[in-house]
Amino acid sequence: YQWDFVTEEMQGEVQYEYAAEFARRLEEKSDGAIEMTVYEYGGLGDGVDQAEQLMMGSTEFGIVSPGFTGTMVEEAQVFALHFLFPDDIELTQEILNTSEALNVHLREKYEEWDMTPLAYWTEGAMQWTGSSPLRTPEDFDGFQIRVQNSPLIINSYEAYDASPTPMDWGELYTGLDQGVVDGQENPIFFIYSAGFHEVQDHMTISNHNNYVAMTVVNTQFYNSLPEDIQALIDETVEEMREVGFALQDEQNQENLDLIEEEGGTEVYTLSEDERQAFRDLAMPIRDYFRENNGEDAGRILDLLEEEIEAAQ
Ligand code: 6CS
Repeated sequence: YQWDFVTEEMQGEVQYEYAAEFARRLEEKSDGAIEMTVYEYGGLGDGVDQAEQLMMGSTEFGIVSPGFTGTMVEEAQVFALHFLFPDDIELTQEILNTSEALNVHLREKYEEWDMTPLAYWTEGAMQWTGSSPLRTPEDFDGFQIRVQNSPLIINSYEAYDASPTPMDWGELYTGLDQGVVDGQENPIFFIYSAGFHEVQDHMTISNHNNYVAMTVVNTQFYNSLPEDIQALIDETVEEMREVGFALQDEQNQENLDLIEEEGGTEVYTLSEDERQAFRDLAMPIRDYFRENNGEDAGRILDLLEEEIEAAQ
């Protein structure tokens, strides 16, 4: 077997290192019968191109951010909702591992597009960076924030009166540097490794959302495989849950230290009261999602909210 595994990040970054380790394990388990080529971001196009190639089956495996399937799988935009998952990242990962809403119902929605999410995993809590301080919803008034191409991410920022601008991350460093956009959201490891801190004066520890990535396989391809090979893939997906968690944990911690050491970016942590002001504006977006994001949006969000409540 010769398979391609596409990621949205560069060597050394969480997604790429996850995919490289995934490939190594699968090659070993199969005694070399499986060979995988792992691609960095850009090797096969931008984030949306990559999701489309997976859908078509021209690549077999990929790490996909739901933000890049925002115009395809409507219900997957559930991940755009701010303040949905617990602040405790381990608990969030546990919910991602076990949620029926995600692993059964949302998976079915993706499979309608020939993408099977084998695992959902966190790349860390998301933070804001800006050319100006971001502490209150008023600070977002007219603020041009770069977002992934997902309508509900756009709605979420419009609730703060911001001007969200979809852009692929390959253009983001230059976009921030030249003032095409004023700021962006990402986990800390990525803010540092993509160098966004170099062109942003402010970073706000907001933990307003969780960056969820999915390990995806093309559905028809997966279903066509012999059962023993499917079992090797499933086993590897299970093993990788811990590895992925550790990768993001280490890089998020290390890179926060590096941003602080390098200086030049003022790091501000929102208080719970300050977060509440954003949460109040974000909550109505959940009803918007229920009404506008496909026939199963309500069912998926209701169940996910119950699961989150039970986990806490
Ligand atoms: O902001 C983005 O679009 C990128 N962020 C991360 C954490 N991974 C890849 C993604 O494309």
